Amino acid sequence: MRIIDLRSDTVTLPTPEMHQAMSDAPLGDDVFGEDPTANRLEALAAERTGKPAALLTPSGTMANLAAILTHCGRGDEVILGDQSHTFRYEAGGISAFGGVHPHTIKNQPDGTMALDEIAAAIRPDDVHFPRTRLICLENTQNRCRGAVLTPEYMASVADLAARHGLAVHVDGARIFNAAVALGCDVRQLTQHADSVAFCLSKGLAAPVGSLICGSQEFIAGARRIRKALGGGMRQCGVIAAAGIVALERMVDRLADDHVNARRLAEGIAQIEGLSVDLDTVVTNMVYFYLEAGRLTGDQLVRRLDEKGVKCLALGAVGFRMVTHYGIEPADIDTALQAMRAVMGGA
Ligand code: TLP
Repeated sequence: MRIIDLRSDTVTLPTPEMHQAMSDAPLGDDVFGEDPTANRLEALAAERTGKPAALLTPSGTMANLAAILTHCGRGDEVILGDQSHTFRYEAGGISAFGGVHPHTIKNQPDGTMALDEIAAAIRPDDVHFPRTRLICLENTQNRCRGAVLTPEYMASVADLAARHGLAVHVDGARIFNAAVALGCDVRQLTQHADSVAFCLSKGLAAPVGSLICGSQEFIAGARRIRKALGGGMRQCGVIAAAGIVALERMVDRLADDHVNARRLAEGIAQIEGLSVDLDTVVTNMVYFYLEAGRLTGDQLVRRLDEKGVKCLALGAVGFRMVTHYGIEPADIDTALQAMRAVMGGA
């Protein structure tokens, strides 16, 4: 049975071209700055995001952690969304390893944080308070159904930050999905951030790796923190080679994932007992809900799994499906058929 794994775009496997590039890559010791392939990837990432420099990290989690620890010292405060990945799913690393104090603000359904709420969260200079140093945005905003933050919104946050002497970091794990959905150059988004982290290992299908992009000075600081976190990776050109293919070949095809997500959402909307807000499906994520009294969430996930369709449960009645490289329109139709059968309609 062909397994249709829609739990996440992190399950993507490398393309044949990536495998080839990985085996052909010239290598060196990256901790000495001597891995030519890692250096090439970092230069490419910097160029694509319009930043002077970039740094390869093993994961998105380490990219955000190293970036935030570069911006903030112990006891400093970061303003970030209550639905942000950094706050919810990064094991509290910024507090555990950096002593950085998270100040959460509600994420609106469209993924933004209200500007007046950000402004109100910025601390005055007072011995009672931590020092506010940084505002973090997430684009696309995963838990807000893959919502896209626009360049205009990002510009207004950057403007607010500048007026208060704060930095802006963007968790852009899926920032290329945002750019593709908006039909803009990713630089229109990244220009409003002091630092941006993006992932190679999600929709771009590389097996491992994320990049932090920023100024030369910032990246030099982040490189030191990456080393302290154990993220100095020696002959990491092996993974960087796949990352180069990801950036050169896999960005434009993200549009196919968005079309497939739309097809999936429209199909789910037709299934009795399930609901989905079609207006929220703008990138590669479909969040949907189960009406009370039919199946339990666990039963839905298990029965779909038995039919070879994997999805992620988020709480008792909410679910996430993510489209990605390797998922074709026919797979969407098969998944919908399985969902109809499990819900008793076919
Ligand atoms: N997200 C994963 C899970 O951790 C939830 C997923 O399946 O979506 N930022 C954002 C916005 C993310 O969605 C993720 C991973 C990360 C950072 C962390 O990246 P990794 O997994 O490389 O540490």
